[in-house]
Amino acid sequence: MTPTITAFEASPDQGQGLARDMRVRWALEEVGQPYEVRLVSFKAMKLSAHLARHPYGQIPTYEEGDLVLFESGSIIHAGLLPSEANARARAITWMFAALNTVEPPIVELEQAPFVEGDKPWLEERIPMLKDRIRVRMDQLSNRLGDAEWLDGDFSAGDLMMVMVLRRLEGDGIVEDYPNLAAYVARGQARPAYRRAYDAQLAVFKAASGG
Ligand SMILES: N[C@@H](CCC(=O)N[C@@H](CS)C(=O)NCC(=O)O)C(=O)O
Repeated sequence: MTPTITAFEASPDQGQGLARDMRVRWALEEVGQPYEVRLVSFKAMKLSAHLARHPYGQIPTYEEGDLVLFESGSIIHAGLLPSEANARARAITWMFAALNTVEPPIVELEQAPFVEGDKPWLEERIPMLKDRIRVRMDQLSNRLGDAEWLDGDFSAGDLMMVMVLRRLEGDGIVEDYPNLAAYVARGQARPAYRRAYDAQLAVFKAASGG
């Protein structure tokens, strides 16, 4: 059965490929699984039909027959994992690391101007938020070293980490870590990434008339 995912009808990221359906699209492309997309508006995301799929009224979701999933990590972890049990557990660990340890300070930096834009202390807080991210980048860079991927072959753990690091584009942080910058570039060079990116961009272009 062809699964259906949900994505923004009009993504606020202006076609940068950061909306989290990109993670799911990329994973599905990696495993060669065709999928359908249900586009949702911000308004529709908060209505009961979508809330039945996603209790927080967000994207992405994943439907396959009776199975309905939300949370990009949960959706992706259904595929793209090594078959050997220990390698599989380690790939899942890296997914959690991306989502629980690396992404939170990045999202905090991202959201600060929107939620604290009117606060007099925001200007002082931004360097502090960036320092917190740099701590994680130091650690991640040390662990990755000269390796191509985080643990052997490319896995869902790398997919998630690359997508999380991409959220720092324009902040001038990843660029200070040549091995991390190269790691992100390797992820983006994968044919499955390109297909997923182009598919998401096509939706944005259609919505913006471009
Ligand atoms: N932890 C969730 C986060 C989902 C999320 O933040 N989705 C954003 C788009 S990338 C969204 O739907 N934002 C609209 C909203 O929260 O109203 C996941 O990884 O799937």
